[in-house]
Amino acid sequence: MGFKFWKKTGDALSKTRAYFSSGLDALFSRKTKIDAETLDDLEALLIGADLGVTVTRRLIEALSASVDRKEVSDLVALKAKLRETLLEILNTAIVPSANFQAPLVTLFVGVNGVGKTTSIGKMAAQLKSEHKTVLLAAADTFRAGAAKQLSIWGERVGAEVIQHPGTDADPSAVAYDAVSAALARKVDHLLIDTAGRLQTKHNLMEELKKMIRVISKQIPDAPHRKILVLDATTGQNALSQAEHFQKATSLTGIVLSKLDGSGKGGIIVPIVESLSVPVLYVGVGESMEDLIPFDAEAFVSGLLGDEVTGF
Ligand SMILES: Nc1nc2c(ncn2[C@@H]2O[C@H](COP(=O)(O)OP(=O)(O)OP(=O)(O)O)[C@@H](O)[C@H]2O)c(=O)[nH]1
Ligand SMILES: [Mg+2]
Repeated sequence: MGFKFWKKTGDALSKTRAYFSSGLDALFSRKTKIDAETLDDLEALLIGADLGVTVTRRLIEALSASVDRKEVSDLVALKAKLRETLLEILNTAIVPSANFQAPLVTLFVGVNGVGKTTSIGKMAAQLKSEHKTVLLAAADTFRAGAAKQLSIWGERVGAEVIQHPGTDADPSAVAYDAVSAALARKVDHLLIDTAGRLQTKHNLMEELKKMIRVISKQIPDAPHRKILVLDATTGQNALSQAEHFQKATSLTGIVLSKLDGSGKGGIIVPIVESLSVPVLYVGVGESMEDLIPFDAEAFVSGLLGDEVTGF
């Protein structure tokens, strides 16, 4: 990963880092030796950084065992052990193989306002810059203005948008037409936008399941990617959202948006840990280039406030 990726991830994590690494520094300015109290304080710090109870316990147990074995006795060694354990968690999620025949169909899901439509716009821009052909589908037919918002992105990046008029259109019918169009036009990518809210959460999940069934009637292994967009500023709430969507759609990846505005970036770790689904991208702003591939090393360095060398 180049410097730009690190810098953007690092900048986006500034709030999370301000809390976490300054907390670590404060902890070590009070003492030089690692003892039970240090680990208790660290535990509180990890919970406060939104790493969640399960992950925090795993980190503290790993650290405590290393302290007992006398492998860890100072801040540098402690950070190294934290880094190693965090990377272990973040790297266990399996990235699905990219073995597919075009069009690659990607379904974006997530509750309202998390950044689905914006992430689609950013991803479309990125794909276009790689000279790929892209089609967008406005299958959020619930919120008035949703299709218009996607159309604006379509115009901006030069991608056609499949939509049905009116707010009572059937989202699965839009998805079906979009897949037909993607096949007929032989595009490389079809990105499907969905609603974040229907009358009830139950309806939303049922609608997503139906959409997936309808899409797979035309391309058996589609949608190839089912990406959940989560808003980093919501912290622990993101975890329960992820569990709900995972049940309904068996996700293949996560986009964590709004990392730029969040002090809760640590939430990535328990989400990956509990779902075993990889984070593919992070959103670090509202403009076209603000979607960057997730890089676990850069993320952990950003979290721990490490200096990065070698660029
Ligand atoms: N700062 C920041 N803002 C973002 C990011 N991603 C999205 N946003 C903003 O978040 C707001 C909601 O984004 P949308 O893309 O409309 O969210 P959505 O999930 O499609 O929302 P619904 O269609 O209502 O379900 C917009 O104002 C976006 O500009 C990000 O990474 N950083
Ligand atoms: Mg939207």
